[in-house]
Amino acid sequence: GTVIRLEDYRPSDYLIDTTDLAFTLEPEATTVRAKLSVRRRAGVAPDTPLVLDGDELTLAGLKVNGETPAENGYTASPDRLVIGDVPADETFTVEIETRLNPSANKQLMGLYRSNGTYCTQCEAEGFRRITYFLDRPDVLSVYTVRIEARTEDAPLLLSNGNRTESGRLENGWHYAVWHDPFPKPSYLFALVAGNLGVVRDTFTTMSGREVALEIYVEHGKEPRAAYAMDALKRSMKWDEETFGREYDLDIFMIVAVSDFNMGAMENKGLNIFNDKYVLADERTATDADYANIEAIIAHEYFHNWTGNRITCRDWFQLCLKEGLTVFRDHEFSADMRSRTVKRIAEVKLLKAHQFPEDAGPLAHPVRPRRYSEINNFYTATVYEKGSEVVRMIRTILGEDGFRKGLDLYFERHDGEAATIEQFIKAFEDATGADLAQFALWYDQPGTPNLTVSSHHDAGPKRFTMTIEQRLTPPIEGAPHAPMHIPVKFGLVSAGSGDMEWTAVSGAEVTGDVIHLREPKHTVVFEGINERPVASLLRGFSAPVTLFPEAEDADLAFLARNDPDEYGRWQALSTLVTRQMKQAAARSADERGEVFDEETCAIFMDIAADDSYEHAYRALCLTMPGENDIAREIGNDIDPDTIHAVHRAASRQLGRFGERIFARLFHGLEPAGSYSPDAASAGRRALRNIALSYLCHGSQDTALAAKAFAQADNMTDRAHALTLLVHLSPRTDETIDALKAFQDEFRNEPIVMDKWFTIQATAPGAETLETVKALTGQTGFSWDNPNRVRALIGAFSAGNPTGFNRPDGEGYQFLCQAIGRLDGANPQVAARLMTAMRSWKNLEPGRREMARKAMEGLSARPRLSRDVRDILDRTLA
Ligand code: HT7
Ligand code: ZN
Repeated sequence: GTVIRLEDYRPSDYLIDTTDLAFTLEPEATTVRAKLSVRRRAGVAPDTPLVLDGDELTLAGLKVNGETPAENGYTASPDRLVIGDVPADETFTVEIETRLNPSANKQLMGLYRSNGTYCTQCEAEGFRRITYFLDRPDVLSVYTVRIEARTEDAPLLLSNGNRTESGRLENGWHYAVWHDPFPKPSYLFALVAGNLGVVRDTFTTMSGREVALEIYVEHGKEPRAAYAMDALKRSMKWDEETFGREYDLDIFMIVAVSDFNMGAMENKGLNIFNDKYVLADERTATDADYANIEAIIAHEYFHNWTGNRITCRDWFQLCLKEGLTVFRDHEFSADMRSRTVKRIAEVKLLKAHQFPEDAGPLAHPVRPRRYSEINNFYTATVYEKGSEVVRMIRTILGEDGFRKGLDLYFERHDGEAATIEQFIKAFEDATGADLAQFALWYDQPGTPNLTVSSHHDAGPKRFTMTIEQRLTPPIEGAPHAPMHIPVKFGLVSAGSGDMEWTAVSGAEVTGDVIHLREPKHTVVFEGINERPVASLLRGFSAPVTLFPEAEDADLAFLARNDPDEYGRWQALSTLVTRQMKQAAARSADERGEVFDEETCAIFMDIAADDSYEHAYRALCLTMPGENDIAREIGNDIDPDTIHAVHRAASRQLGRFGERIFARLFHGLEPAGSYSPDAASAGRRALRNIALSYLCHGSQDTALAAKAFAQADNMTDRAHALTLLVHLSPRTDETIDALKAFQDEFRNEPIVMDKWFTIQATAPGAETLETVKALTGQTGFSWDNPNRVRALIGAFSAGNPTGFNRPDGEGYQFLCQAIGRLDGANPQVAARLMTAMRSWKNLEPGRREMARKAMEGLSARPRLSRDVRDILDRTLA
């Protein structure tokens, strides 16, 4: 396949100043008429052909400056329209007619139908499936869109911007015209037409303009959009208060659809959402669902400035909009909820998804330099690590410097398609800082390792810390250059509290940040009377792996005494992970207890300490997952051993803390009616984790069965059902609970997704048979991405023992599923394939099985570019 390279970027020869589209919507034969006003860029030779992108298109008509061109004046194929015979004038018009079949579009890119609603998905390269165009983000155009449809089928006709006209036509048809005054790239175009219910509200902006807010959902589901609306209004206010960003159109619309490849899409003024990130009430959504809805509503809304007003010059700059917007949504959630709790959750997610990506065959820089399929680069590295890089800029420049830089970026590049270099330059120019070395974070893949050793000299009252950074392995033979790594820290004294020092040398230290710039620093602190314990990487100030010399005793000390709350969690988490890893290295016979007494005692002291927030205690009590332990072990992974250790650890803690867990479980019974706010969610989280330990400790799920029956909200219900299915899969109680859940929710697909996922993640080799059977269950559909992810995605990425069955049948099943899906929806198929990204870390038997399954898939004659790309890189 063709590889696209960053260094080959050059501006287009032509620009498209305005784009007038007219859609005549028919389920199987939609007509699109596009009228483009084209302008040749200054300096481009007048006979330069105009080359427009297409994808599976049929040309039904073409005019240039109002005239049909001669047959040899152009060539049209499904993926390209080349107009060789272009007018000599600098500007001219091109009129293109294409025919589409939205009902047959199962890729869910371009114009398609979801449950009878017409909708579009154009990022990254979906617009070229609608009409021939310069489908690249640096071609900004002003759109006017006319939509015609049968009134009965589609009473609702939406596109970007403001509605300027609407009315009736003959034969039961009607039309609407939308005009978006903001020039935009084609990937932000959207159209929705159908019959949907609506929730309306308004927002008054900081300058006093009233904006109409509309959320469209299936009829009857309007009440379930209330939380999304509330989150939207809070997002709009927050962006004004935090970053001075005001909304710019008179209307902001969100449409929820049930067939969607990703989470949501930030189309200008008309966001389209996967319905699972809009719809929520206590009966159907968990606290985690609410938190996701809040974050994704905010994320898409924030794109209006970071993505839409300032967009990307090319797709290599994807992190320019995504990393920055993730950072903004993280900050929003931190302000809406508890900052430490939010940060811990982010770090857990980063380590679970981005670290393995960066450590395996799919590693790539935050700003990749080449791709063969751009859809495969909507990754944890671009999004999550991209956000961490922005966070580090803030850590380095401080709040004020960061805000100044961002203001300058908005001021300079509003209305433009920008690059990472321009982003960095805005921060440099606003603050005078030199970020040249820092910018390596965008270009060098891999997670840097920091190795730390230290000693204290009582005589001269000196504390010395040696910190080395290493990036392994170097890519393409080129040695890695050392990075600028900001390490937030404190030197914690035995008497508690952070110590002061009189002088420091060996590295630049500003406030509580050590700036690492060399491969090795020997940092010397003067005036340190007693041996401190260094608390490093507070708030996870850089996305690195820390190898602390810290003994268990020092970690235990920090877990109890670090003045920094995040630091306490981090110390406990490191300690616990280390002891689980050590237990996995011992043979089953001599394994004994997983945790030492002191570690158990720390757990319980946190569990019992009412001065902490509930949510924080719940996070501290949550053990690292099986995949987390696997990542720490690194290679020769045997998922069964890790599972056994995990179970033993849960049992040990459950027994050790039985009294406290019982007190928590009974003491935190729901008081009053359900509320999704962070404090109430934290309370439920702590109570539910106590329930888990009680079940594990007693090896009895009777309490879970009772909790399932009594639950008055989905958070408690889904948690109890998970315990039943995962701990006692074959009991009558479990079977009855599954049945009750199915009976209640069989007509609510996004709720049934939980039912599929809970079963797909039940540990053990037998689950594969369950998953296979569930693919035949009514309610499952290979065409719907949410269903596929809930069942197959959850099984392959969230069931280490089931998926990694020693006989390799799990891998065979996944590869067959991918083969089957690939014909219809390559994007979803390719995403599923990433479950294999850590296969090289497995023990040799499973590794061989995994390779065989992938090679079998690879031998298929017709694989999409999407799957081929992931497969080739994974196997390489
Ligand atoms: N910017 C959006 C990305 C997206 C997308 C990309 C490829 C194919 C389908 C897609 N749907 C949405 C989502 C976001 O980051 O906000
Ligand atoms: Zn985004």
